[in-house]
Amino acid sequence: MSTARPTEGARTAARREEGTPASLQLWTRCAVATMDPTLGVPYGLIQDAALVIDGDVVAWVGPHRDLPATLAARCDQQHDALGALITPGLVDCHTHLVYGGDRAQEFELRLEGASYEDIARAGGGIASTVKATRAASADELRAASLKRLHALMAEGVTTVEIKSGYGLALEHERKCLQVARELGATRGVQVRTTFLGAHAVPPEFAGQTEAYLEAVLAMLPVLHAEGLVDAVDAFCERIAFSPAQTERVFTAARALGLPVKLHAEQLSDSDGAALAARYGALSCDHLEWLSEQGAQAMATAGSVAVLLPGAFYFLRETKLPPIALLRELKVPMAISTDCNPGSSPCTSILLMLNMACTLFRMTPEEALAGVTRNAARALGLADRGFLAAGKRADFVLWDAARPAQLSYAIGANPRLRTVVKGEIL
Ligand code: DI6
Ligand code: FE
Repeated sequence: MSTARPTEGARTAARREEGTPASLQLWTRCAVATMDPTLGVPYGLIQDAALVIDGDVVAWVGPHRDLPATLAARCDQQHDALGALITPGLVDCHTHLVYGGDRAQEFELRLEGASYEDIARAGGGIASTVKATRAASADELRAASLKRLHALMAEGVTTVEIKSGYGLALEHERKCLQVARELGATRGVQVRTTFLGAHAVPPEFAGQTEAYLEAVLAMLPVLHAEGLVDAVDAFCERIAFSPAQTERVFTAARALGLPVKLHAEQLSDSDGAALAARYGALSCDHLEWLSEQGAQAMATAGSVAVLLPGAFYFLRETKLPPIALLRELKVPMAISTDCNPGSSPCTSILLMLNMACTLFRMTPEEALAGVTRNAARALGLADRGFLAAGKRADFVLWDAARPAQLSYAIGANPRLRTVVKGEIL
C-alpha cells in the first residue's frame, strides 16, 4: 500500500522545516459546492472557482477572478479540474460496518411475513450477527469489513464512523473496535469509533438485562483506556435498553469525558432523544417516532438529527421522521448509511442521498449538507464538513454539472477523484 514516496503533506512539512516557502496546490476550472453556511448561497456554491491547498488544509477558496496574485504566484502545483464539481469529502457518520456473516435468511423470513421485532424477540436478528461476529477472527472481520469500507470510499466517503455492538463481550467488542481502528489506517479514509456495548443483550445474559448492563459499564473504561473509543452510543428501545438503563451508560461516558450519541425513537417513542439531549449528545439517530418535545430538546442541546433512510426503506417503515419539525426548529440534519446486516445492508452513501430526497422529502441541498457539514458535526469534528480556509483538504471531484445530480441519479457513481488531507488518491 505505502510507497517510499513522501506524501504531499510530508513534503510540505519538510520544506517548512528547511525554511523554503511551502508548496501550494492550485485547483482551477471547477465549481465548488463548499457547503460553507456563511456564504449565504445554496450549497455555498462558487462557480468558476479556485481552490488553494496548503499541505493538508484549505488555504483559500473563492471565485477564480478574486484569487490574490501573490497567492497564485506561490502555487507551484497546478491542477486543471476540467470542469468538475468539487464537494467536501463525504462523511458517513453512523455505521456498524464491522460484523461477521450476513442476514439474507432473515430477509427471506421477513418477506414471508415475520417482522424485524418478531425476529429479534425469537433470538434472531442482532443475536445472529453477534454469533457470527464472535466466531470470526480479526483477519476475517477485517477482510469482510474492508470490502464495505472500499465501497463507501468509491463514492467519495473520506470519514466513517464505525460502531461496535456485535461483540457484546469485552474480548469481542475489543476485537471489533481494533479492526475498526485498523481500517482507519487505510489510505484515504479516517475512522472514528463508537462503543455500542448497549446494543442488545447477548444470549448468555438472556433475561438479565441489568446484569449485562453492569458488564457494559465494566467494559467501557477498559476499552477507553486502550484508546479504542471516541464516543459512546446505546440502543434505547423496547426491544433493547430502557431510558433508565441508557442513562447509566451516559453517566459512565460522561465520567470518562466521552461524548454520547443515541439510537433513539426508531421503532417507538421512548423519549430517548430528550434524555440524550440532557447529556449534550452529539447526535440522536433514526428518530422516526421523535416527539415535538424530543425535537425541542435536541434543538436546545444542539444535537444533530442523524436520519437513516436505508433502515426506513429496508424495514418498510411507514412513519416518517418529523423532517418539517426538525427544519423549523433548525436541528441540523445528517444522513448516513447505517451500514449493518439487519436493518440497512447498504454501502452506498449516494443512494442514501437519493432516498433522503425521495422518501424523506429533504432537498438535495439538505441531503448533501447531511453527508458533509452536519455529518461532521454529528461526530464532533470541527475541522471538516465544509470547504473554507483552515479546514481539512478532504474533497471530491465529480462529473456533475450541478450538486443536485449527486442525489438525483440512482445507481450512478459520478466520482472522478478524491483528495484527502491534500493528497490525491
Ligand atoms: N438499530 C438498527 O437499525 C441497527 N441497530 C440498531 O440499534 C440494526 C442492527 C441489526 O439489526 O443488526
Ligand atoms: Fe444503527
